[in-house]
Amino acid sequence: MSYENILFEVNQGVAILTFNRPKALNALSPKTLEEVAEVLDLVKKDQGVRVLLLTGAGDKAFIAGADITEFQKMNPLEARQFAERGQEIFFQLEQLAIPVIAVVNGFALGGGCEIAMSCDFIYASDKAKFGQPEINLGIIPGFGGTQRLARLVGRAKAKELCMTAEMIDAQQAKDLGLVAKVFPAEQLMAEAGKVAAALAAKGPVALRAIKQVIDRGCDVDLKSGCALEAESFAVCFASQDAGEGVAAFLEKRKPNFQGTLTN
Ligand code: CO8
Repeated sequence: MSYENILFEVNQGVAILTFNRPKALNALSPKTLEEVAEVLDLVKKDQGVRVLLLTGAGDKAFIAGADITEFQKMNPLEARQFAERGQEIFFQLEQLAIPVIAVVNGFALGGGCEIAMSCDFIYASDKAKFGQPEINLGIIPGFGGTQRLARLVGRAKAKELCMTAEMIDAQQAKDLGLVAKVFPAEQLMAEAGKVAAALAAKGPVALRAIKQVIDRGCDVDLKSGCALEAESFAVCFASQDAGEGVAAFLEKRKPNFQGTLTN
């Protein structure tokens, strides 16, 4: 499959989706979002894909936001539909069964910061910059940014970032808990690739359970979250992956996880 605004490749279980409009700093147009939706459908159906990485083409930007050139063509109803469609696609991304890492190689602004926050975690280059600058356009984040940012860094800091449009660097983003690790720019993709390869070799059933339990658990009270954990623990325990993991440990060999639920 070939796309206009993105690149997509899969190698040894690791898929890489690259936003590929470097001249527009990889800004997200409606067309780009639909291409992302197509790729997510492919990833959902392909059991050979174990990990997904998102990154930006060029050395300047991950994604500098929604495509501002599209805004003047939209009426408020169309703008609302665009925001809702983006939110829907970002939920699909967030709810993929496999780990998704945002590999942020430059500006992650507006919709770019929002899509990165919909990934399981963010690795950033030391040149990356994060922000929600929509206020400067007289609007607010529309792809879930107010909600995910507040959940990740706390309400007051999220309000400060959205109200001031302050751009923060990778280290500041790491200090806030937005970014998991920062790497020198030239090492970013290789380091992310190493982690992706390691995740691709882990048990898919348990990886999926970790995602679901942490994501769903964060939206409910502690007791309900722990109940979800116990249920998921039992599902993992009954899986072929668990049989394989325990047997491999006792036999002092590397496990070969297949992602099969039942023994
Ligand atoms: N949309 C469209 N084009 C963009 C965008 C963008 N978000 N960002 C940069 N570009 C274009 C520039 O217009 C420029 O194009 P050209 O060469 O044709 O003039 C090219 O990319 C390079 O950009 P600059 O020359 O501006 O590069 P600088 O290094 O000087 O500045 C910045 C880099 C600081 C990143 C600057 O480009 C900038 O401020 N960009 C806009 C950032 C922004 O405001 N992002 C938020 C957009 S709104 C949003 O994301 C809302 C999401 C929810 C939408 C809901 C539905 C309506």
